[in-house]
Amino acid sequence: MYFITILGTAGSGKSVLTAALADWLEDQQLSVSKVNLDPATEWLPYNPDFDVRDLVNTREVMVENNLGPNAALIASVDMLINYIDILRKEIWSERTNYVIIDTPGQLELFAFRSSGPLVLSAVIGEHKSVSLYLIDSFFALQPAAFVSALLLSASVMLRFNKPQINVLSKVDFLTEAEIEKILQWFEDPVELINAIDSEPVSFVIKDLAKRLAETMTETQLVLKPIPISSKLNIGLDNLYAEVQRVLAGGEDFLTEEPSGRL
Ligand SMILES: Nc1nc2c(ncn2[C@@H]2O[C@H](COP(=O)(O)OP(=O)(O)OP(=O)(O)O)[C@@H](O)[C@H]2O)c(=O)[nH]1
Ligand SMILES: [Mg+2]
Repeated sequence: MYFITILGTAGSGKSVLTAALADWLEDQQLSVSKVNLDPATEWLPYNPDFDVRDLVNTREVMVENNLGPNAALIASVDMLINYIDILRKEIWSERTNYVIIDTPGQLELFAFRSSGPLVLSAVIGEHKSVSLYLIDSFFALQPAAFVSALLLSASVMLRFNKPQINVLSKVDFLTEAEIEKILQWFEDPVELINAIDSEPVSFVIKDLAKRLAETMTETQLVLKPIPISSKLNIGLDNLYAEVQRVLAGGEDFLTEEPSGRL
């Protein structure tokens, strides 16, 4: 069983990718279970095989404890810690090739408090896993905003401490030329630096963005994103290849026996 965790800021396309990637993997004759780890979601574009809302529902937590939406989500994720044994038992009993975990929309409440990483690492256990970090195409066109998105990705990777792949989501909103330009920033960081330089922002912001861009591209800390569209099923084959590369060192999963545990 391999675990794929889908992370990203609110509305970046996590749930729709969970559905699209699961369908894509199933088309390749691989078995998949879909886990909804978002206790606050009202609607999902897929039928979860395991849904934390059966254990904790943020709307109920909000009403029962007179909490606002953010405090209720924090309390809900904290409460999930009490259900770790059930979560592990139910999810691990599926014994599918892949488990895709859809995470809460409010990334900052999930990633930057202690309970989110604790719950996720308990659910994954010793299984091999990879995180997909979604960067909305909307934030990718302006170079300084893109650097800020990459920085957030790096920050999230530090929190969850798992191998992470950057994914440029919703590329159906971009032209071919725009996608090429973004990818080129990784091939030749000087182009990214030049693009930052031509932005109408203050010298201080430019300097900061350029230094961060240099550090991230030089250290390869943040990897080149894989462009995808869950809506149009673009790039899912490339994404799978990258997942394979990270999880199985490039060998196809089908060469391994599916099992409940590694
Ligand atoms: N055009 C386009 N829209 C997309 C794509 N993926 C997601 N969306 C849209 O983006 C919006 C958010 O998608 P979700 O999958 O719900 O995003 P999310 O990250 O799960 O959102 P939260 O859980 O609420 O944070 C929805 O309106 C989707 O239909 C895509 O590839 N292309
Ligand atoms: Mg969602």
